[in-house]
Amino acid sequence: MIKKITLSLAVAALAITAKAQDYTPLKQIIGDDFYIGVAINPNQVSGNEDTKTILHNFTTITAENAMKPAGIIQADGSYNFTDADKIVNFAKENGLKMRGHTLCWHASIPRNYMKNADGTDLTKEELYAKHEKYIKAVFEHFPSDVVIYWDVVNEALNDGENEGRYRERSEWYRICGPEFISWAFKTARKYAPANVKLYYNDYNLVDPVKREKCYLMLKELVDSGVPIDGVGMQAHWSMDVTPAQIEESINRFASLGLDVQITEFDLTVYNSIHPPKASERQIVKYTLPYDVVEKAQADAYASYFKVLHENRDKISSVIFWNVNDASSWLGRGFAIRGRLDYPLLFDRENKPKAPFFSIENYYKSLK
Ligand code: 9MR
Repeated sequence: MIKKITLSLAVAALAITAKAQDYTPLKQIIGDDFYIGVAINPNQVSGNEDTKTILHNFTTITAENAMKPAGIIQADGSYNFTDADKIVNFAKENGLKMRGHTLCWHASIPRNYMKNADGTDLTKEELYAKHEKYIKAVFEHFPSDVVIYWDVVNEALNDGENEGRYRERSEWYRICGPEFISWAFKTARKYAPANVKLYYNDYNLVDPVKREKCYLMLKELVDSGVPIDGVGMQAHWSMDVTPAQIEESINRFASLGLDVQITEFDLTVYNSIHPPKASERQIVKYTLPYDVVEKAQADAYASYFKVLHENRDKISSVIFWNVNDASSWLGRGFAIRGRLDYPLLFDRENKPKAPFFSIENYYKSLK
């Protein structure tokens, strides 16, 4: 009797697994092209449907938030690795590699981290000393056989044609000037185990203006011997991004001898995730029904994977920014409050969507 119950439970468990993951894993579809990954949060490693989707499809993960300075450094200045460790342990147990995200980012610094008790700014030297202690602790804490890539500096560049190269309003820039970028890479290299590779990471790098700013910055770093291994193109794209634009950026960065990674891939079904004017916000405020944009999104994703596949010798990882349309920062109604988006390959029930199958069809067409 007990045997029978156990058996039927096992069959039921199998049935659930088969229902949820009854399709070819993405990692199998893309083969050895590059690591294929996903950004996750600690609530996605507990064995739920998201966990199953992660394990079925991906070979690498990024902590969406848990390994940012604001995710680790506490208000009193102490470090808390609890959330980060949940993700790193999950990766270790399941043989997944990780990208660390991120060591220096103006938008992820605990309030007052860069200030004295009286509200004045720390000096550059004080800030460097404080953050060197943090970078050292990070590299001592995380296992280098799991976390093999790190974003050292995130989003230090301005977007616009009429703006300077660097984001001057960042606290990092304000206190240290642009030299904080080379300081960060040198400091990371001082403590990172030799196998760990170091990246600059930013968005909009397929835009010709920002691509050129980034290229010039990277060239100066490389030419002056700063230890940088690669560049992360975040890839929060909309469907007006063309494959040619993507290819041009990959080639331009790779021409410096740098590795390229697609680090935060998602594809909004709206025109832009950051509509510049209030008037445009009104236009895009409603939520599109997915069937209206499904085909266009599927075609766009396939055309992007064609470019990535054709340039796979320059690319070591392609990573989606979370698992499905429910867990995505865009799907949660971030860009326009209350407006849903459908940016990823899996729907709100973790079922593969049309873009998933269009990528599969593209790879099948190569055989
Ligand atoms: O998706 C992340 C969101 O949950 C966080 O609230 C936000 C602030 O830490 O960061 C988001 O991720 C960003 C990433 O760290 C850097 N590039 C842009 C991403 C989307 O905003």
